Amino acid sequence: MKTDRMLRYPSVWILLVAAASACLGQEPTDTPAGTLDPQSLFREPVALVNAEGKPIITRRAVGHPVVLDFNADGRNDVLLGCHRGMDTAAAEILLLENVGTQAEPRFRWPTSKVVRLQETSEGFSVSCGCKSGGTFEVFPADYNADGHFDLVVNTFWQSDGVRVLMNTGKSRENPTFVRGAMLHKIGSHGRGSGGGDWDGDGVMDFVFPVNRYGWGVYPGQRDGRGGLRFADKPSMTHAKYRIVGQDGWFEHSPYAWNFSGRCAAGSDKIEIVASASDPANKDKPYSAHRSHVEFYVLDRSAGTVTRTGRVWTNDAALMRMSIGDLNGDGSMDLLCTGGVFTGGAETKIWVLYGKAPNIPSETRRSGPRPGEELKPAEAAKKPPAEAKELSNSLDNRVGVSPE
Ligand SMILES: [Ca+2]
Ligand SMILES: [Ca+2]
Ligand SMILES: [Ca+2]
Repeated sequence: MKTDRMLRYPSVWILLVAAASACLGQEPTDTPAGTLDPQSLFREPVALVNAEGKPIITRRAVGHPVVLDFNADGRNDVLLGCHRGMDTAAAEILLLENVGTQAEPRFRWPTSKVVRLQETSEGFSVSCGCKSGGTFEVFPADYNADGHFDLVVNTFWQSDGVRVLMNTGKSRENPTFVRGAMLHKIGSHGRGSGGGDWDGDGVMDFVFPVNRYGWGVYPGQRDGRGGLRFADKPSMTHAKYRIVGQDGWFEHSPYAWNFSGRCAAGSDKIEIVASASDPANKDKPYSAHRSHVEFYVLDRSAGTVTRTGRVWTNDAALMRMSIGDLNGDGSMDLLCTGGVFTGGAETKIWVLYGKAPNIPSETRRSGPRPGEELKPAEAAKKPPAEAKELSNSLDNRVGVSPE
């Protein structure tokens, strides 16, 4: 059962699964980072490097990197949802395999590993009229609890929406996927997706764009077999809160976590990182746009979201980000990349390693221990049927609207 359990849990989700509210090394005070300099929570950004130690320049527009141990070898890898180039609406999911160590990752690049849809060699379209603009965000979750991670993808623009790609379970080395349930149809120009634990129950939640300008938090639900699903309706939407300290709302990729380690369990206060476009971008061509990682504190009792400060400025337009413990040290890290129209240094993938341990030790897992065997999942024998069944059962989620 040990190996079976291990297979069920892609590492990024495991790391995120349990209690964001637990604090390591200091007593919870329910005074989150509002009085802290947000920059003090993370180390200086470093670019992901290839096997030779050289920074990886993807030359792919508007990437979205996420951490998971794709091949279950105990070293975290990175999946990158992105365009196939800098001037195309075709998108793909690339696997950057970690060929270094868990603590000091290096990645195979250029990579030949592309996540495929079984039924077609065509990839995905993220067209929004402007070929380089749409984003393709990817979130691993074992949606049907069969021991193989599936992918929740958000194509962001009107071309599709938020959909589950079901892992056929036929190969752990070169997994293939079939289209599963559409969780949420996006009308036009949605916001970016996000995640983290928004309600402090220890289960990862998902943030869907619910319309052009807003989003809702869909609570994560465990099914008892290790799978992770998301609720049919948002438990919280942007409309419930007043933002303090800037105009508008979060722009993209909001992620909740107890980054400072100061949030008490069950606290009304939640810390959030999100990406935002530099206000000065307005009069500049997209290729010259910059993006920020902003830090916020959400206060349920006050009904506010307060912008606390800036974590980092990236010289890339349309930056997308996620959180995960890339180096496995028990501290949540922040990954991001971006860039449109030019494929230079702005398409590097950056990681800002977290400083303080803020992931409870009992929830830290990596891949298999030496000598453990990978057990094929039972459900791998009939994946298309499962995908169909799931699709049918979730079709009524399409068109869900904010509360
Ligand atoms: Ca790995
Ligand atoms: Ca949660
Ligand atoms: Ca870390």
